[in-house]
Amino acid sequence: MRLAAWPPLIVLVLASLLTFAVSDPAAAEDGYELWLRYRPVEEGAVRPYRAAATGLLPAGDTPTIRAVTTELARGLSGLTGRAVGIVERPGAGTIVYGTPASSPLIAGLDLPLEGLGEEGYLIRSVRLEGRTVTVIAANRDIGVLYGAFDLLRRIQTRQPVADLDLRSAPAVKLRLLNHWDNLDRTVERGYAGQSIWDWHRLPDFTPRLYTDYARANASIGINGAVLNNVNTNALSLTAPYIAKAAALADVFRPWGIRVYLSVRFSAPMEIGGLPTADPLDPRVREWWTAKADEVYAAIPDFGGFLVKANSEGQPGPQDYGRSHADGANMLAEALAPHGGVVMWRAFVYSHENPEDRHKQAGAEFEPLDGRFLPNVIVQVKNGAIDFQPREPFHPLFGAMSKTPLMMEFQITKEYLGFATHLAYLGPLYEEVLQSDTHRPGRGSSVARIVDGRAFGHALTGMAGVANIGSDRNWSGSHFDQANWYVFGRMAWDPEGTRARPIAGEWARMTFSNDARFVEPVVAMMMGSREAVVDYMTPLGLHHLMATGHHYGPGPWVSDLSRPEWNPVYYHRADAQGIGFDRTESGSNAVAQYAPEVAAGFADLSRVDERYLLWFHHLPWDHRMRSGRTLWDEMVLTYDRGVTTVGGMRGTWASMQPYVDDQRFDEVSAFLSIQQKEARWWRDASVAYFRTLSSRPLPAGSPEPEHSLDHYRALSFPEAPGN
Ligand code: BDP
Repeated sequence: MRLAAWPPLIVLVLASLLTFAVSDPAAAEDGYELWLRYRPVEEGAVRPYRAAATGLLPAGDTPTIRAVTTELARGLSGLTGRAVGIVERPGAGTIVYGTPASSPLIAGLDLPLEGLGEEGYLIRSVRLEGRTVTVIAANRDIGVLYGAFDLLRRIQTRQPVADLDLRSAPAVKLRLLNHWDNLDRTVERGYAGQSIWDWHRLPDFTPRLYTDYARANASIGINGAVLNNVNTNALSLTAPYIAKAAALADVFRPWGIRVYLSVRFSAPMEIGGLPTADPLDPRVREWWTAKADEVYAAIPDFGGFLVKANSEGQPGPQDYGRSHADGANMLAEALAPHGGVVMWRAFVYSHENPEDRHKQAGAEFEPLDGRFLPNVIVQVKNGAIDFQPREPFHPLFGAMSKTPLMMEFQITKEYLGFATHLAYLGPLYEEVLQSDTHRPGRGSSVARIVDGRAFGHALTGMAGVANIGSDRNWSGSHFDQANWYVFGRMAWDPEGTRARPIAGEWARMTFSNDARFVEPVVAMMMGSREAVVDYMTPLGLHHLMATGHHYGPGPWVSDLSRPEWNPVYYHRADAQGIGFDRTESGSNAVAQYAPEVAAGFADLSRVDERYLLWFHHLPWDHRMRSGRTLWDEMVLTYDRGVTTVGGMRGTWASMQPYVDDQRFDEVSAFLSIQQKEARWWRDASVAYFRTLSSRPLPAGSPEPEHSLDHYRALSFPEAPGN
């Protein structure tokens, strides 16, 4: 087919691609392309891919199908080093894609599309008019797009693409990023620059960046974005901001990304002029109904509202003596006629409540089970405290059988060293999702609660607090892109997805397919989060970070107004011992779990020592399974964390031959920051805890570099994300 007959966009894309079809490992890369780099397959391996991707035969001409065509042309041309464009008839190696509704060709193949739902897809090698072609088929266009990204990923990771017969459909319905982005472009807990939403220049200016954002998300199956911070500003619901959100929704739509907004419960007062926001007041209810109508008039496929209410000073229904269910249901009624959902967060705790913070969300929400309208889903953080480097799964998972619960993970690393520390979060997500809640019975993993199978819910979801900002590499560091990536891949199939293969896939696409690169780097990634746990919060310790910004250690902090804001509240260390007794003799938070799970945590002879001090207060000389005392083990675990980071630096240093200079240097620099800060965490923590334990450091363990006073005096008033 003549080039001139191709849609101009494709010609443009191809032209730009072919200019750098030859890859040069030394050439600078800034990370903007993420895992969608599409660099040429090695000469020795490219033949089968060329044979399987000779031309494109789209069916239908919707914006999504056009996006598929652009993506396949770009990806396949880049990967095979040959221009792959639209053809008019199927030939050997043509890729045929569309829905049965849009294509008689695909309808004629009579493919088993039932059970794939609206977003699933099927990829098959079939004979068509005597030629072998690859078909990507789905019930809806968006499924075709997901299938196209799957096919590209197979080539990017050098898997075979002949004789394909595969199908995939998401196990979870809402797969969302939560942006904690403010209207002034600051990002709460953001470490990647400013917000990418340039509210001031919206709606008229929608840079290419927004399309690339949607495209990257679609490539990993993410299908929605909550644009604004949960600590929200009522202005987001005014007409000018609705128009801005609508402009983003227009850009995102072809990529299957719906827009959602965080809403402020008191908005009817702040922007609606009402004297109250009481959810049972008819004026308030009317206001929300009208507001929902207004939003849907501008954004017909708007997803719904996310709400943080009566938590950390946010307004909510309890301000009027009403319950969380009253508040959520009022919003749900306003959204229901339009098909919208309410995601009501369970992250609540109160300083007036002397109860263990661990127990407060459960106490608040469990009694409301069954009282929420069907379009309400309760959004629960992975653990009961707050996105710590390691937390046991949140006891609400499994405890509310009549209410759909969605998972909230943090992708941004508020508590894991910001963007500078390399910590791959796949193992954290996997550990939580694979935990057995024993509800309704054995084998009910958190993943099965989240995907709805445990209790038979159709409304399901998984949210990740985004780590995206205006930095050229999106996430603030190259390796933090992997956390965005793995979040999306796990949200597609929480039960079946594992962290290790996803790390491999990401490393191949983002850097190199060379086994000498992939193996050590995957091993480094897989151990990286554990290293952070070791040097920050070993053996179940938690929330020991410095005040406010959470940058660096602050285990000594005891002067904050709310008891549960102080690290000393969590570690409870004194001359006798350390740890939070959450067994029957203490707060009894273990009782919030199913009896089997509770026993596993409460019984000292059974508890996984990685959770030891989360659930137990123990004497410094408590005998660990290693035979060492608790004190010695704790110090040695801190040490191990620091040592691991040293090893990571070494690993990375030997990766230079496989990585472009720019990214190599940036990762190296961050690893050296991480090593310095790991040492700081370890030294400061050991210097502090030894004043309580009054025990010597175990043999071979180095003296902290500075005095405790030195660490206590450090201050970082301008640390980011606060
Ligand atoms: C904590 C963050 C805070 C958030 C809060 C939340 O420190 O910035 O507003 O969670 O999730 O982790 O609402």
